Amino acid sequence: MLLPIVTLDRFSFSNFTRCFFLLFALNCVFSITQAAAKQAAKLGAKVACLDFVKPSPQGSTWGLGGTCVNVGCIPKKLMHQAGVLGESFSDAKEFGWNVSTEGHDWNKMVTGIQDYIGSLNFGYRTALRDNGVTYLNAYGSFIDPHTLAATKKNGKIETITANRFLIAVGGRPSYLDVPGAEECCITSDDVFSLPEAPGKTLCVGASYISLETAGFLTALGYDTTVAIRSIPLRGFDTEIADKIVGYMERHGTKFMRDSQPCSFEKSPGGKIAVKVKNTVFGNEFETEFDTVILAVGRHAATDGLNLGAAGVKVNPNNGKIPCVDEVTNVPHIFAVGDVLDTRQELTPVAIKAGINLVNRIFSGVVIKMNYDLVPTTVFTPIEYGCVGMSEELAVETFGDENVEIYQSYFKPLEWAVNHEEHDGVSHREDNACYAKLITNLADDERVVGFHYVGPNAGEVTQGYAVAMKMGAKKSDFDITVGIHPTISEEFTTLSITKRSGVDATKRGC
Ligand code: NA7
Repeated sequence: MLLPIVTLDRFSFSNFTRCFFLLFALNCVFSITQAAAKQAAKLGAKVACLDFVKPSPQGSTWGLGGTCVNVGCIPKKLMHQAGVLGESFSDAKEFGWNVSTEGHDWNKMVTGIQDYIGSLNFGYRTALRDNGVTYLNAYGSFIDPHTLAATKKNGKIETITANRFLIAVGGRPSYLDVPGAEECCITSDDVFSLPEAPGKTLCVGASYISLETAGFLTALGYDTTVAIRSIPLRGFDTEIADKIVGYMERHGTKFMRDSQPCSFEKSPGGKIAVKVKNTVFGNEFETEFDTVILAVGRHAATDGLNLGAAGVKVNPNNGKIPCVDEVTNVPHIFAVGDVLDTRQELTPVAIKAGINLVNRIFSGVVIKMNYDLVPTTVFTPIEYGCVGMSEELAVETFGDENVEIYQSYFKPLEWAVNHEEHDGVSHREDNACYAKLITNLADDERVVGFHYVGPNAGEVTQGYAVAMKMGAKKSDFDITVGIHPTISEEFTTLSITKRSGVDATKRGC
């Protein structure tokens, strides 16, 4: 049902100029629309930006900036950093520091992170204003191909018409369709602002959100379990996914394999009873947690947009919008970000796509977004950076006989003096880090896959992504002089191939 429509005088949106551009983020990827909005305004467009956060089922809500800033990359990396710092205490002791800690203060961490996010929210707002972009904290929904109803928090609705629209509404975490899920569980929308420490926690799902969350919670000292129903990190290199899980397991995270939660129930004491089904044997068992975090996928937030009224087609299987070069089936309506069908769900991808799109529309500079060789990093306790193909995909694409894999296991110099053990596992294990380059023998050993497991994975990976974008071959890596002593230099000296069967672990330095 459409609510009554009120047009506010404040916005004289009735006689638009040719270049009016309306972007709406609707709570998810505002940093993306913000980047595109500012660029469009710089190029002379008259721009408005809508952003509205629908509270999570647990009531969490947040400010301007979208998922990445408020409930994604930023708080995630900061909590990961809190875990990394905790793990560094034992390194510090080995380097002569007298370190004593009284444990971790969850509330202090959350307050610090939320304060920082608050400053980002403020910065976004002023940046929009400084660039002449009209910001509306309202939920947009199409009335016709050129008109939106913008519903504010107080229920007031105004209509806005525009020549062009950019949809960047992103996605929201999905809930399991089982009894008690919405009442008992939280998601990544809630965890970064939890006022109380989570306690004994179950993370459901085995993709990067679940593993990253389980990783930092374990590092902060919480008893944490991951429920995996099939394989970890689907879509990533399988060998590396297993290495990450193995490392996490050795460092305290528990894994419940072949496990599918089938109901949740809160006890009067506040504990959550979870009924779990073993997906292989079919038996059910019950276990109890203080907090259950669902990370079982995200769905595109297109439901309330009334895209049908604008004639925009969506993929009925996932609610995402099929596009060609970010243009929907309606030529004046565009989409970028997680809402795009079959594209990577990564904020920097969407930002670049948005800026390229705006440049194409308003300045005629034709640079299309290239979605190939996009680097990414998973911030699990041992981090993972990758560019290009997994080993499986390379073999499937080029054939086993054409794929050469160079590999090396190693330990960073920074870890060399730490041999402290917990439960029989060295805090800084030998050979926990891993470098793997995948080349295509049929193309003069062009590097088609880069994989690195170890500290500072994002920093190590980024520059190699430039090399791969430029078409680097193994010989280019080989003629590059490494920086000594670093982790990254490992990629300039790789010589052991997987097919040789030679041991790629290191002994000594
Ligand atoms: P993903 O990458 O979609 O992964 C979802 C994970 O949750 C994956 O391990 C799934 O296992 C698992 N899953 C899905 N449904 C269930 C049910 N019903 N029960 C148990 N486990 C389940 O999602 P994330 O939440 O990590 O979000 C990351 C997204 O954000 C991702 O798409 C990025 O590109 C951006 P499966 O492998 O299907 O057996």
